[in-house]
Amino acid sequence: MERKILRLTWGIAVFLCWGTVFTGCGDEEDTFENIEPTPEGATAYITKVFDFVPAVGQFTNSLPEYEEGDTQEAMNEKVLAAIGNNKKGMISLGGFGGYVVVGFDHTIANVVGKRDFRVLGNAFYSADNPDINAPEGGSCEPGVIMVAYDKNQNGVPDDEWYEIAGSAHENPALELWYDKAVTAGNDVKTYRNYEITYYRPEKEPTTSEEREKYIWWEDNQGNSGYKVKNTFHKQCYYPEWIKEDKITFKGTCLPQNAVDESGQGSYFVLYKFRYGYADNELNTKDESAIDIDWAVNSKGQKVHLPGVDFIKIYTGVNQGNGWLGECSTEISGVEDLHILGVDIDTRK
Ligand SMILES: [Ca+2]
Ligand SMILES: [Ca+2]
Ligand SMILES: [Ca+2]
Repeated sequence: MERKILRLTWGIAVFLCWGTVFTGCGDEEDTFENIEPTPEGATAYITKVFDFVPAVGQFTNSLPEYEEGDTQEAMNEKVLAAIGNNKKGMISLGGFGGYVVVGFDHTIANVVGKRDFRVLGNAFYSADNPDINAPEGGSCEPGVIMVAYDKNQNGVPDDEWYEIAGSAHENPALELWYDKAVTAGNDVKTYRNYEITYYRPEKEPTTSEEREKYIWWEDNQGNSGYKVKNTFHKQCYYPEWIKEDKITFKGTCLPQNAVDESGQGSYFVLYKFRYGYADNELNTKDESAIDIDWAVNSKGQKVHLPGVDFIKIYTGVNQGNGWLGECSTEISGVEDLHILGVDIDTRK
């Protein structure tokens, strides 16, 4: 009997050792060679747009403007004309999941201990929040940022993507407005592997009743409903160059950060996440800048990339805010902080 137990213990020990070896092997897929120094004359800004698929939203088909007959390639070119090469125009990604994929004329280096790039948005703080003790917020519409290194050096984003783990990826309860959002009845969880599908509307609404039941959506958490059309923006809210009658977006869904501070639907404050997202913090503040070392793989494990060639940004919150419309990430550019000589330490 004792011998049997001993043998079993050995078995477990060997099994555990194997486990350790396997974990060790698992890290190897995430190692990369060092990159060349940034070439002379490289530009700090977006030089390529690979893809642009906004979700349903009040600025979809207008930022940038869709014109009849425009193809995906034509829309990508319009996005490049708006936000590439330091033009600082504006595009909108619509509701949750809508995305853009951009590239550069060099690899943005991952400098140890420093933030490496910044995604420019149009976030701002409220001037008249009725709650004078509230944390910073206003129009903070976080976009989740993904990065890829052109490992096979073919110039196209067919490599593994890694997500920048922003503050609510780590722990939503640490956001300064968390209790406020709970009180307001918001969904305050972070969902990895979230999926949402939007269905093309059969026609554009003409009555307020039809506007309330404009575009049907459902997610993989058992939620569904209608995206509403408002009276301010008359164009179709479903991306018109997409041929399919439904679109599914996948990603990490962040806690709903908007609270109606008036209590009457007239003053929505979209609160700021602490760090790590696009269109969430003022472009002039350090917390709008990103350290590539915040990247994690699909299992949520930290990876170390030598630099990034491609950046994908998608709207990270699924929330409608009355007359203000849905939470939608806007983008006006990306900046390589090292080329610009901007020196910002990473977070402690
Ligand atoms: Ca860095
Ligand atoms: Ca590639
Ligand atoms: Ca915005």
